[in-house]
Amino acid sequence: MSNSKSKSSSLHEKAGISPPEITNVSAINEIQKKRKLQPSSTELVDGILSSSRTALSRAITLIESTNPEHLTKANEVIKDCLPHANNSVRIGITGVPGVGKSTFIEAFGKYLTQSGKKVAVLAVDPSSSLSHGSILGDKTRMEELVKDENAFIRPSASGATLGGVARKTREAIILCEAAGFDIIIIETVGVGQSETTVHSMVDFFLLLKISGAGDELQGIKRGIMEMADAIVINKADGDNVKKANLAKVEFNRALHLFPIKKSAWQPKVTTCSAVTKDGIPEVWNTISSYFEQTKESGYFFENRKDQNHFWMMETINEQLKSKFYSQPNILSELEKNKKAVQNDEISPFAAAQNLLELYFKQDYK
Ligand SMILES: Nc1nc2c(ncn2[C@@H]2O[C@H](COP(=O)(O)OP(=O)(O)O)[C@@H](O)[C@H]2O)c(=O)[nH]1
Ligand SMILES: [Mg+2]
Repeated sequence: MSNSKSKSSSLHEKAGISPPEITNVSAINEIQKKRKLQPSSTELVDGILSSSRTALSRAITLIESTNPEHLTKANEVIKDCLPHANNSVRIGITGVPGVGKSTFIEAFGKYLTQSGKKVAVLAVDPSSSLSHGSILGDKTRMEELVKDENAFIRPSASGATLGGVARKTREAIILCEAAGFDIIIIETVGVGQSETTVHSMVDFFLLLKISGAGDELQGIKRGIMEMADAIVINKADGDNVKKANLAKVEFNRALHLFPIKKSAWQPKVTTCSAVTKDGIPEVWNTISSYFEQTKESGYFFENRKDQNHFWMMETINEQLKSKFYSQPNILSELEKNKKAVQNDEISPFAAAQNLLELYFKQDYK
């Protein structure tokens, strides 16, 4: 009886009918193509270590993904790349929009690749999730560098928070270094806290300026001047050369008024033209002498250790915060408590305490 039952089961409906010889060939190709699009983490690591830019791009895409599976894979790749990272110098470049960052990076990057260096350009731009990655549009200004096989250009990762974008950039740096890029340029625009964030992930911080109407120092945030290891006055060409030289004197004077840096490095001011390329080699000379000096004093290595410590703490803080604010019950209680605080029914501290207690009572996986 059981036999007859199984025979009539729909599972055996097609028993005796042989499948067609040729299954859909295009479907098979499609599946194989998809498989090729998703290399294993070992394949990615092998690719990165053999300097494949495709593997590097794919791994960075994994880092930027919000899919937990991708993140696990990304973490494996990062872990295996880490022992091969660190052999580079990291340069942060900032300046207001229009100052010539993209044009400068193109000229500076070409100068470096022509002298046998491998250059990666990453961007930290918290506004780019709105503008779809400012560097993307900038790729037109980096026409030569984009085509250069010793260069790698990656637009800013989009993300809800600067912290999130920063973590992704830090991880992308590791992968670029493992892929053999010896100079990593991190570009940022003067938006919010992005300069401070970039400053905490680079060895050298360069502020790009243009000469203005005379009062050069007006409108510059003091904190940014203080972070700068060099100020480069761009667009020193044509009629601008004289003004740029005057600005140089003024910036130099101002920089000498700041307290001596922990690195003991005296920030330099130079002029350049990203268009004529005048002054570009001098920028590299300044940066090189900084590295010579700080490596000799040991500051270079100390600073990297401090940065690693900072980023560990930042990551913990960031993740705790995002976990807290992603709990639906916390969010609804938060709303209630906000109103209660506004109506003076509860003190802000008591409200915060309530929410934290509620959070810590929960059982997390
Ligand atoms: N004359 C001159 N123009 C420049 C120079 N560098 C950039 N520019 C121009 O300034 C404008 C803004 O440059 P861009 O690189 O996009 O600035 P970013 O917004 O800081 O990335 C463009 O029209 C560039 O051609 C330079 O050294 N000299
Ligand atoms: Mg730009």
